[in-house]
Amino acid sequence: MKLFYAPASPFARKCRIVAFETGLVGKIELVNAPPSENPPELIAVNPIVQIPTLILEDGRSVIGSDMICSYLIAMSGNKSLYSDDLGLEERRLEVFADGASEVAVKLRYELIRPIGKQFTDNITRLQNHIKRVLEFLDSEVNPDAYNLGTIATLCAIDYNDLRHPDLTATINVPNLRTLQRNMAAKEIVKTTAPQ
Ligand SMILES: N[C@@H](CCC(=O)N[C@@H](CS)C(=O)NCC(=O)O)C(=O)O
Repeated sequence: MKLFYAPASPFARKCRIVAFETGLVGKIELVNAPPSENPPELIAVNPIVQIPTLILEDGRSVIGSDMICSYLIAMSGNKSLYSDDLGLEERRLEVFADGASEVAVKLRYELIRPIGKQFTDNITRLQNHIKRVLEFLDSEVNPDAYNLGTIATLCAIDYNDLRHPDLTATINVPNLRTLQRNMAAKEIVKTTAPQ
């Protein structure tokens, strides 16, 4: 299999950690393909030119990091990242965490516009979304758990810290900070740290 990714992507990072934890990492070739550069090999397999994109052995594409993670867990038969067979609670948290990553990416795209072309109202709106969703995650997460939901949450808070450090410094999320500390020593967390 092949996984199209970019080193900063929180969604691709989540898939890489899940690939490791399900024992599939050795079967997946990583292809660095930043979508902003319109890589032809990514365009050829994903018409919406987004990463992560997983290419299966038979050539089919799987897109959407939540779908990719579900797929890897199902294919491996390793459900250790779920608390039960369906992993509904972990997948529920995953979707909120992905929301925190998604808003952070949108804010990033807004902030890299030239100053005169930025929409200040949109920037404020996105900043408020980030504050709300990070506080929500803080109230929901069990910082001592290691599962699909907490992995997605880690990817979201680390990405927000990377791209919007001045904003996250003003948001009080003690459980997310504990989660970061608890997971920091894991090799796969270190090697996939966003850059
Ligand atoms: N919902 C998607 C979001 C993926 C996403 O937004 N990826 C970003 C990079 S972090 C991307 O490919 N952006 C390029 C674009 O949307 O044009 C997922 O969970 O995989």
